[in-house]
Amino acid sequence: MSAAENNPLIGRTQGRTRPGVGIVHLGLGAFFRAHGAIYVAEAMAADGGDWGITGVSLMRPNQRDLLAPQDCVYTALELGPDGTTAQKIEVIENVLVAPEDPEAVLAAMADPGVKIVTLTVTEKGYCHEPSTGKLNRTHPDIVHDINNPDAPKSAVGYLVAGLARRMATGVRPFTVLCCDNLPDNGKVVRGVALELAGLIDTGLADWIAAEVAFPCTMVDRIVPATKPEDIETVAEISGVRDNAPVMHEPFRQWVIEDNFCNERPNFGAVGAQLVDEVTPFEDMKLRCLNGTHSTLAYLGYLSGYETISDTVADAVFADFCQYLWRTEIIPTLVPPQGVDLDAYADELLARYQNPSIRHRTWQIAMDGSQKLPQRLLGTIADNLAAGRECPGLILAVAGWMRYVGGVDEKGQPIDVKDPLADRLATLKTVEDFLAVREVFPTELAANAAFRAALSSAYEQLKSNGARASVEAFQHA
Ligand code: CS2
Repeated sequence: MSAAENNPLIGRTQGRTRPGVGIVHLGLGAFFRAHGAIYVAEAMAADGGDWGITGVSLMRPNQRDLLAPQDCVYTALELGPDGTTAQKIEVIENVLVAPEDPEAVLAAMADPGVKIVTLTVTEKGYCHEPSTGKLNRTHPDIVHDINNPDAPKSAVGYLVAGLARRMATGVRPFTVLCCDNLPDNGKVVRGVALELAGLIDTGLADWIAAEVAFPCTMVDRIVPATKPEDIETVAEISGVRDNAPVMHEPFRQWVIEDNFCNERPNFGAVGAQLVDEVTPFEDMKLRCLNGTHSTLAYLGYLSGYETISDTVADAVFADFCQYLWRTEIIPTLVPPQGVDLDAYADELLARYQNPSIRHRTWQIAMDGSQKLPQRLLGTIADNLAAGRECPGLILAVAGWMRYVGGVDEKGQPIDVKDPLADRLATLKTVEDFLAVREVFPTELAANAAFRAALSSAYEQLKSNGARASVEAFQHA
């Protein structure tokens, strides 16, 4: 019998008063449970309030099936380079599975006690076109939601329907707090919500535009997907059997535009930064962290590395990251007030090197068509506009093209996960890729210097392989 099976199931702390629900969270995955939920739990412990969370899974029942038997309590295991700490998180009050009961989700969102709807639905969850930020009106879920506004499928459809109920009943709206890695994430969600609402009821769109706050945020914590062996590790460390633990690094950051149309927890008391302008923080994080994460994911996977820490344990890749930050990424950024970008980059490398975090290159490689614009292409466009070459970032884009081809350097199939996977697998040439308008903005795709550099990087990758290309590049 395993250690996990010998232990009692994790559950609520006896005698602890349970708060009312003040937050509905859409997209209950490991990231939110290891980031936002912990801030909320700590803010409540520090300063009170009814900020219990109703978690909503928009697609699958897995999280509910794991969490419900343990009363929605779970362990957050902090994996530092030198040790591990377990924290019991008791802030989720219940979990709903939207496709099973859309009405229950809308009732939760309409409840006047709910002041905030938070979201982590990943980049593709906003049903927008990544290169423009506009709603994709042909997305099947959006087509469905336009025709069935009271029983939606998409996250945006739920936001609009939940707000419609509040408008109809005269209840103050909730703040929509997007916690996904998108630039100007609040503005993107506001844009798609207004567009969808306008297609359903223009009066509703006007009310949302006037009354609802969509603050921008920057979220950061490395949280690999929970693996089966993690359950054993938690059992050994904490003495309880927890079927839904989350594993995370020590670092965390949450920068929030202080623009709420209803109440909020005292996030500032627990280290979140409430600011007027999130953009410099978001650009820094998306370009420095997520940009190199995706670079390491594609080029590292193609080089045969399973995780980010394995990839940067190879000095060729660690040096490549340093080069990218110093020469191709930081020059495009305006440092947020009080931030030293070189020190930020050094800290990032140390975070990647943490051997306790087994973050798979394959996991980060997912959904590249939705991630590339904000992680790599914007940085490339800024460099080109300033007359600077950026061959390293262009090599990363070529790495993505090679990866979505679906065959690795040993001739083995790659399990490519991407909403555009089928289409991408058929593309043969750089020209074919540049014509994918969802990914490459028109202006960048038409830039002759970019086209030439991308073609040569792609050819080089195909003939020499990823690791040699990264290595050769450094000696160039
Ligand atoms: C990663 C992010 O999966 C990915 O694409 O780049 O989830 C990354 O770990 C987080 O943004 C870190 O804050």
